[in-house]
Amino acid sequence: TYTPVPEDKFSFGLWTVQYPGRDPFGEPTRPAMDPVRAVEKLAEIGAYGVNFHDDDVVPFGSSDAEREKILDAFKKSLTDTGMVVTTATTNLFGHPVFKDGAFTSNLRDVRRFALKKTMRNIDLAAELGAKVYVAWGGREGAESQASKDVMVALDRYKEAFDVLGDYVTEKGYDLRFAIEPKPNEPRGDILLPTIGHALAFIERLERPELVGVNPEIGHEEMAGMNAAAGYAQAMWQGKLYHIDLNGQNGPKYDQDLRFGAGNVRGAFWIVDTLLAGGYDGPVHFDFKTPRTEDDNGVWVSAEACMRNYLILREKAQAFRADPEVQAALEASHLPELSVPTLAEGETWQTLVDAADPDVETIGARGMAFERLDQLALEHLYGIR
Ligand code: GLT
Ligand code: MN
Ligand code: MN
Ligand code: MN
Repeated sequence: TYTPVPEDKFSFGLWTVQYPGRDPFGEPTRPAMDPVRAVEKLAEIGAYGVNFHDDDVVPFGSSDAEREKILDAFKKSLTDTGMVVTTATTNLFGHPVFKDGAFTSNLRDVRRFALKKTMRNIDLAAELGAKVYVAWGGREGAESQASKDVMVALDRYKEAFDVLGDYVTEKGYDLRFAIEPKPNEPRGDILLPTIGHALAFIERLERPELVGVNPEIGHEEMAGMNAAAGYAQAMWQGKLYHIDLNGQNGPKYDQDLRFGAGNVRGAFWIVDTLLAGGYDGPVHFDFKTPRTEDDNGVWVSAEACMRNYLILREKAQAFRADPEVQAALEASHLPELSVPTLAEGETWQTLVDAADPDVETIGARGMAFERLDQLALEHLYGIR
């Protein structure tokens, strides 16, 4: 029984199930989906919460009266279903005005509009109880080098987060930002392309404590990164504010497969890493159902994200609990990695004065990692 319960904190972006199957080469294959239906169906399949872009709920350019009417229906669907708004974000990529980016557009009017659009949706996010505000800068980038002065663009990017940090602080909102890195697509190259770039950038902000990361598995793998290792570093730095789980098959276009598809082994280590690091935020899925599927396929795919997480969680727990694995970890000297290199009271001088270890003997000794990894694979393959 891999049935989701609220304690699992499974959440979905509304845009995931709303995705109608448009791609660069073809028209949508599924009809538009009302946000109310998305909320209701997600609740029905066992999700706990939702995340949304402003425009997922209220179409861009709606009048104030239309907006209010749509929001009333949306809020009612949340109350009726008990769905939690864990997270919200801004669509700063869909409208042509954002074709050269939003916070880092060369056009100052666009940058100012992007901040205003973001602040407006932050108000709604705070009202609905969201604790995390995602910032995916999909259009913050360029196709050609001279068209974007990267150092100056980073000044503007910092300025945007500094203004938004002032905004939530002065409004008294309990909201933190999570930057979502991506190497490319839809721009040729995107600013803050990986977890590491984003973490380094955050330290230059005026209120770094308000900003963390929202790494997407597929985006890291597009860049050839080990996503689980990136998640681990983000947790080590206290910056894993949110996660986008999905599936990807190596460095190619952004596949956004359902979680657990694509790099299955990578997915296993992601779950293991989240459990080990004590991640307790929303377990959020950001996938796109392939355009070959109809509406039924959308819900099959959404349910499978949660089911695959629960399956992999069980496998990761079984792996860690297996006495043979514990012996293998011991044989691979994992416990020794936890011992500080210098003992209490020692300094660099101690090491200068220390006798050398028997490097030939140590060098000849195997680390037994293959045995350990094979045990992991056998748990994943389902024979242990
Ligand atoms: C968009 C993108 C995702 C981001 C979303 C947040 S929207 O679908 O491809 O990776 O997480 O803006
Ligand atoms: Mn993606
Ligand atoms: Mn995406
Ligand atoms: Mn994402």
